[in-house]
Amino acid sequence: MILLYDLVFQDDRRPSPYCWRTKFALAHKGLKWTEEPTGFTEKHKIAFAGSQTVPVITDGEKSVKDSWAIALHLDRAHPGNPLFESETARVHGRFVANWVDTSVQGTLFPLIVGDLYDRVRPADHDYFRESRGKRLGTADFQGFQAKAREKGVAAFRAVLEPARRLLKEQLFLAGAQPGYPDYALAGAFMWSRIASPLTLLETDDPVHAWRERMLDLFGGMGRRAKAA
Ligand SMILES: N[C@@H](CCC(=O)N[C@@H](CS)C(=O)NCC(=O)O)C(=O)O
Repeated sequence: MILLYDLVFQDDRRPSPYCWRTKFALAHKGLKWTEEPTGFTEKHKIAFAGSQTVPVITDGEKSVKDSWAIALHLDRAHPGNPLFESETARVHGRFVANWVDTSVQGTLFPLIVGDLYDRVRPADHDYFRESRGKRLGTADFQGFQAKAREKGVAAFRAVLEPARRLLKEQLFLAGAQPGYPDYALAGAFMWSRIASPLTLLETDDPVHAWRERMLDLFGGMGRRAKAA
């Protein structure tokens, strides 16, 4: 049985974009898993894996940290329903994940940081304030978020343009069927959906229609998750 250490916020919300990549990857492969909710200040739970971040999984005797390493492990250990059918697919997945980590999530974070802070477990508030405060240079997260939203939503939509162009031509970033590139981008949207009521996309945006398809996948796994 696979156990996933998953970031937990108030009211059992599970916003981590990287953990969502892993959940989509597990579902894609048809693997079952259980989850261990892990708060920011519960690093002792993942210390055995030598990790400071989630996702971490245990798969039988083996522990794996980092969403990308987990994806590679899943294909190695469970060859059915591959995430990566070829070297080209693996490199495409890696490129899109890197783009999401930097451009997409980097643009999204300032837009939702106040809402994230409001939904962090009370026990993790100090940790979030210190760690993210250092990163942003302020602990006034609501003020920072309000300022960021003045121009940031348009900037976020602009960052999505390469995906938008592709999604005008095909149903998923991976092609006719969803794959790891889709899971990487969907993770960012799950993060926002679960942590913030902010409207990110216009309804006529091809990315909006794609996001609806992603929410429907695997029996509506994403849609069922507790949203903001
Ligand atoms: N490169 C890592 C990044 C994982 C990551 O940053 N996870 C965040 C949650 S979304 C985390 O655990 N943060 C812990 C912290 O900030 O202390 C991966 O792909 O798994």
